[in-house]
Amino acid sequence: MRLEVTEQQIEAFDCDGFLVLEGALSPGEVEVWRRETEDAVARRLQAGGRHNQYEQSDPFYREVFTQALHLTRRHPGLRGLVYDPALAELAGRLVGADGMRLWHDQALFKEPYGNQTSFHRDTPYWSMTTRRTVNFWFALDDATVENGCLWYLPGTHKLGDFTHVEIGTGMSDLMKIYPQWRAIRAVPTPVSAGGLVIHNGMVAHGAGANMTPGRRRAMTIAYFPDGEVYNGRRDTLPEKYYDALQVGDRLEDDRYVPLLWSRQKVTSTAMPVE
Ligand SMILES: O=C(O)CCC(=O)C(=O)O
Repeated sequence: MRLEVTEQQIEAFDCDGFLVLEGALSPGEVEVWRRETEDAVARRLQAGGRHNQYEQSDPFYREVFTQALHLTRRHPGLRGLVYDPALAELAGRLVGADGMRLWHDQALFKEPYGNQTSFHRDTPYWSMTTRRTVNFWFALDDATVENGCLWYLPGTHKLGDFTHVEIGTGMSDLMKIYPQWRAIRAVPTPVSAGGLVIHNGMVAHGAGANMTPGRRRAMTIAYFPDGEVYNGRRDTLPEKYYDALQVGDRLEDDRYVPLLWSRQKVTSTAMPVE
C-alpha cells in the first residue's frame, strides 16, 4: 500500500474536505481486496444482515448501489484492509486526532445503469457529532465520470450544521437546506482502480449515475476520533449496544467501535460483535 501524503495535501484536505491518492493499492492488492469484497458481499446478500437489497427497501435507493455494511464482522478476510493501522493513522493525521475508531466498513457497488448517489453528508447519519470523521473510498474498478465517480462541493465540511438529509431521489435535496451551495461548482474525482478517495464526513458529496454496462465497485472505511460521545442517533451499530448507551457516553466499546490506531493507547484486539 502506498500512503505517502505531503503537508500540502493535508492542507488541501483541510481546505477542500477531500483528497485523491492515485495508486494507493498495487494491482495485486486491488485484485485481493476486490475478491475479498466480492466474496463478503455475495455472502452478505445470501445470509442476510446489513445490506440494501431487500424487496421492501426503497426502490430508488436499492438501485443507487448495492450497499453492504459491517462486512468485517463476519468476513475476517477483509480485516487486513479495514483494520490496517496505517490507514487509521493517516485518517488521524488528516483531522488532527490522536486516535481513530472504526465507525463502519461498507462495500458500495454501483451496478450498470445504477441511479445517482444524491448529494449528502455522512456524519449526520451517524451517532457522533463532530467535523472530524473521515471516510476512505477505495476504487476497485476505474471510477469515471461516466460510471459514477464521486463529486464534491469543496469546503462544505466547514459550513452548515448537522441537519440530516437522506440520500434521496433529488440530486439537490441537500440544497433545499443550504440554497447558497447551488453556487458552488462540484468537483469530480475520477480515479483508477486501486486509487483512494478520502473525504471529511461533513463535506457534501455525491456520485453520478452509472451510464455504462460495467460495475463501479468501491470498498469504504469510515473512522471517527477516539473520545467522541454518543449523540442519541441510532445508526447501524447493534441495538444492544445502543440500548446500553446514554447520550454523552463515550463511544469506546472495542467490540463495536474498535480503536484502530492510537498515539497513546494499545489498539483493540477485541472480536467484533453483531
Ligand atoms: O459510492 C457512492 O456512490 C457514494 C459513496 C459515499 O457517499 C460515501 O462513501 O460516503
